[in-house]
Amino acid sequence: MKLQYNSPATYWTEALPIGNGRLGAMIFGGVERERIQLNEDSLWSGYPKEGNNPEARAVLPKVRELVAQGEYGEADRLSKHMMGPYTQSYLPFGDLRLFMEHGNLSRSYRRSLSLEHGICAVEYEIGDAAYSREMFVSHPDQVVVVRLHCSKPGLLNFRAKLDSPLRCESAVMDGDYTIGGIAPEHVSPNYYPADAPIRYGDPARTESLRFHGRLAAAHEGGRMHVGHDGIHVTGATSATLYFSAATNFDARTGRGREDRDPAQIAAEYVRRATTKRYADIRQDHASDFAQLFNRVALRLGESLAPADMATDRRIAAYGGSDPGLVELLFHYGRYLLLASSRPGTQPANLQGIWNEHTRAPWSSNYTLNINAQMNYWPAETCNMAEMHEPLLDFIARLAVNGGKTAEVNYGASGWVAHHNSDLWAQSAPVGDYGHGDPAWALWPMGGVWLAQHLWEHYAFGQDQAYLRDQAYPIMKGAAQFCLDWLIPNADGHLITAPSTSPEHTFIHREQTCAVSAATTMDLSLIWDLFGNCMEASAVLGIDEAFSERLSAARGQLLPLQIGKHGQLQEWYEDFEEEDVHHRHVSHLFGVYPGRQITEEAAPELFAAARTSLERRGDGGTGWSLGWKIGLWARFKDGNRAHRLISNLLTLVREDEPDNYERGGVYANLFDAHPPFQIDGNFAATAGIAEMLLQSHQGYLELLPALPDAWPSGFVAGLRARGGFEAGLRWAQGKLTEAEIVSSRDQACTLKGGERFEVWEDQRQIELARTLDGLVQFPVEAGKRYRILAK
Ligand code: FUC
Repeated sequence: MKLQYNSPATYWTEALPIGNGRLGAMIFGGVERERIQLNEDSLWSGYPKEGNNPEARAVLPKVRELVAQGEYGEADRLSKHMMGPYTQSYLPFGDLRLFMEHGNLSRSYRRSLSLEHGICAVEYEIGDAAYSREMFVSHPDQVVVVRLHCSKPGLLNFRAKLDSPLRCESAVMDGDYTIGGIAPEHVSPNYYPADAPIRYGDPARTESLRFHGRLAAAHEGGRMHVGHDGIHVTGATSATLYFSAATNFDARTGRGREDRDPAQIAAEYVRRATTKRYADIRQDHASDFAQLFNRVALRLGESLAPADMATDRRIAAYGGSDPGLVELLFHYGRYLLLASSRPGTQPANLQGIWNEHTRAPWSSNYTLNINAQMNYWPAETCNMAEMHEPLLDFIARLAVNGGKTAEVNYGASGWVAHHNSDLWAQSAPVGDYGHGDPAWALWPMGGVWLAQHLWEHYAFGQDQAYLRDQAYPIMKGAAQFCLDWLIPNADGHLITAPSTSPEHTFIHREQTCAVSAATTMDLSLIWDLFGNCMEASAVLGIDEAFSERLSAARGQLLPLQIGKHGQLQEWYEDFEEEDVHHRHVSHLFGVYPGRQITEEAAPELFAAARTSLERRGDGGTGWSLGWKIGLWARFKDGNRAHRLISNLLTLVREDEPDNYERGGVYANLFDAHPPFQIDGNFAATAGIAEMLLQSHQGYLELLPALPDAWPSGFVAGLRARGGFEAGLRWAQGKLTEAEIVSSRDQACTLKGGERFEVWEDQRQIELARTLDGLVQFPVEAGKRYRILAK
């Protein structure tokens, strides 16, 4: 459970990430010059601004008319009038740089990251002196900590300073080194050509966020001096640096607050840390992290890779036969969520919290047509439900803005969100009022998909108060929007228009078009949302009339269709796709992460969906490969899922040209779209969990997609819907033993249960058979039930 290397990072994608959800750092591990690139999760460009566009409402009927007439090219063109502004960008905070005075020639260099403790270490020797650096971001203490040590007393000499690509000033305050500034009012997306892409406002008047970072040092032996060029430590044996940062963003109001002073917040964190013993800070951090990390364990088989093999070499050598590397990939996704998302922080964005660019790829924002949701796929199954909270809180903020967008842009009730969002919870479509492509900019289903996360958090955790007070009202708002957005077609089915299958286009009259009606993804998302609302209303015993309305509307949705290749049709008509290998597999939402299309409930659609996935092939961007792991798990094809994992474990080098057909991972195991996007890491972790345990059909299915490559192993601590936690053990490809604990008294339903006997302590439990061939047994909250193969 360690990433390890024999040399410092040259590129950012070789550096190692640490974080506490709010503060993030990327560690390069240079010998003479260390770079620790820093982030703070609320540091974004911009300020709250409405992007709603009344013109959208005016052209909507005309766009619908064109769609009804099959004039898709014209509908595409006219729909450009429905766009709003691009979102703002997630920004880098800056860098902590260390200048060591021992030169660059070292021996026995080692750089590693412990996933269990969230501690990064750098070790090397210069002559007979052994130097070590230990770095972590403490959640309990809210500081980045760097501990430096030299084995020879008095030989530790260095200077440390902060800088930033943002406009900022540095100062010495009470013996600490600080930088502070005001974020730009606007940063254009990296794909949008602009002469002045980064624009700062008038410091006296701007509503942009104020940021501040503070660095303090303590040393054992030697001397310390703090000047305008940083902190100088000379002749020491050990030294500890404490960095903290803040902005004046206030998540409760969704804006910067005048009376929130980031300098004071950073100073307070640093002051508290410096008055605590280093050993205590480290201990508190390591146990905080380990207690979350150790909730889940996984063993997939014997690895032949030598224990000290560098991780990048190990990736390059993978070839499908190193189950230990798959374990590492799985754990890394859990590590990254713990490090980028904690209760009260901002949700993990396109790069988690780690970003060095002022104009990051796709603004490092929230992309809602797959990427932001994908970040949270492992949250519930992999026992990190609290880490889901930042997204759930964000959805609540988005729903407020989205209520206005629904009204202004469409004259609809409820709330809507589109393709992208940002710290300001932008809900309007992007595209800079016509610059963007309707293939992505206009998609009004962002909120519908996000609402699935509200439900899933309940489905796993079973907290009815949360469902009633937080989740259901927002889910209902998303459903209200859909009821208004749906329109009848000529034969009375409910459809959506305009509608796109995100980012993919079809060929129509020899042109590529994006806009038509009722894409399979729209219909599947709405089906899912309506069903979840209906279940929620039944659980809570409220809103029966609304639930009946949803049920009626769901019954009237245009049925999903099977096309000429036997595929699940992606669009309203059986169009030829522009790119048969397109990275998005939006039409398969109903298979995963949805639950509309299962072998049991819809065998023909299930088979068609599988054909669609076959046609898409086994390539794609990192996140696309990650999605396909989960899909093949739902198709119960473990070997195919394993092949997709292998494809994802392709080493991508920073100096290669980006290739969307060939995603993979970088040397630091970060997902390579390419470029770096964190979503694929999370999808991989979620997909591996989905291969081992499924619960989306109202029962537990143990080892539904175990590949031949993992004949024996175990997993502990996975969660299943209904409030279950499960551990499994298998040998020769078959389950030997499982253990289940429920958070409440209930019945546990299992698939394939006739092959098992169930024990609670010394007592064998009688199993009842259900009509559909499942077995059921009663469970009491907190007791352990052992399931043994007969
Ligand atoms: C969607 C995807 C791209 C990329 C971007 C952030 O637009 O189609 O591949 O992941 O989001």
